[in-house]
Amino acid sequence: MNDKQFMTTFLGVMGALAIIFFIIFFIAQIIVPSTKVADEFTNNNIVNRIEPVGKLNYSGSSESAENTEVTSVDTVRESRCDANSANNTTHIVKMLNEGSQGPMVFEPAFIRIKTCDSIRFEMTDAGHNAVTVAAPDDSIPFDTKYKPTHTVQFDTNGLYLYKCAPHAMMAMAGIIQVSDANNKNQMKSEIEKFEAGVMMQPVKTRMSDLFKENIK
Ligand SMILES: [Cu+2]
Repeated sequence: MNDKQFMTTFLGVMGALAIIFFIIFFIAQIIVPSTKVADEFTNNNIVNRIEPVGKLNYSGSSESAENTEVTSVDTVRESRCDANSANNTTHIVKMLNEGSQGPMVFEPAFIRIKTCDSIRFEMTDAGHNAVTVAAPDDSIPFDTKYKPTHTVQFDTNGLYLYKCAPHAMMAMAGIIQVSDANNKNQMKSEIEKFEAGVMMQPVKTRMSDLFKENIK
């Protein structure tokens, strides 16, 4: 086969391929209307009413996940208190390995403060933190993040239950009352929930005892 014969064969084959391609192309054009019908179906009202998978997963998520979402919003909320007011007091709560009420305690474990007062959590012994377990609606959750001292100002009235995360099962927790006890009933059930996770029998009812003693 010489060069000329080769070129003739080559161009012939290419031409045939081009014709086959155009035939397929035109057949595809004929098929398109049925594809459009399918598109109209996926765009119709019934299909549109089905929410995206991600959104479905979100709305089906647990309550705690929703709380986390709310937490991140709440944390950036501005305090309703005047930070420089001379009327506000700063109280001290110590985090202790050993206190007058036994091992692993906040001291005092119950404290009553006025609206816009602050509490300075002092990590007298290392390895403790103070984090919100339950608090009034719309309050700002707190977390001392194992800092040696961390001051939290309370701008929302009501009862707060907080814990030391690593020692919660030893009932290392505390209750703060900011002015009133408007969320008393809610707090009662939150304390029950918390105490279900306390593993040390002698201190199992530490928080509910504290609650009964102080919340009228
Ligand atoms: Cu602790």
